[in-house]
Amino acid sequence: MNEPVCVGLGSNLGDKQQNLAEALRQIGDFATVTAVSSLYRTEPVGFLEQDWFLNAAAVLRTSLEPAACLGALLAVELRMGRVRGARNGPRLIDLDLLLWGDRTLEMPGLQVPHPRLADRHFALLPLAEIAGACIHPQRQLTVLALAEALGVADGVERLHAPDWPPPELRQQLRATRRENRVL
Ligand code: PH2
Ligand code: MG
Ligand code: MG
Repeated sequence: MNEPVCVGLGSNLGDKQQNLAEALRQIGDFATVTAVSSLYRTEPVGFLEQDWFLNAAAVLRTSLEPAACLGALLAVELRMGRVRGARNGPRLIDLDLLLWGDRTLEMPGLQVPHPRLADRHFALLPLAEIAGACIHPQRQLTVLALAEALGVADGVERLHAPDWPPPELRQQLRATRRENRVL
């Protein structure tokens, strides 16, 4: 199996849960989704005058190289109608590469681990739920240890949504659970 690729998902426009579900559906065209976190309702970080977000994390396996995978994620954002506005401003869908196994990647437009992963509850807490044992190669700490180091989360609420993970993904998530043993 390919190494685990961790992706953060966020939306704060329109039907947020539907947007996250649609993004996962489209990601399925170029990757196998092997884990999906709960949904989290999160206070906006960076630019406060906007609606709260729904955030989640997913683990993928793909034979694509990182640059191609990033391109495919950005293409999903565009197909879904994302229009880029202010930095940290409202977004229909945001798909960020957070970790790529234990690799460090530096290329134009792509930095992995995501440079702000370790500072952001909205990214780290969903990820800790499904990939707590993954190592952050620069910090040399697990995702779980980073989440603990970040401390108590104000403005991050884990939701218990009945139709999450998306029903059409559930069978596949059961089938691939084995691949996540080391996460
Ligand atoms: N994404 C940002 C900036 N601020 N705040 C929350 N709560 N969730 C996000 O996904 C988010 C954010 C930049 O991508
Ligand atoms: Mg982002
Ligand atoms: Mg982004």
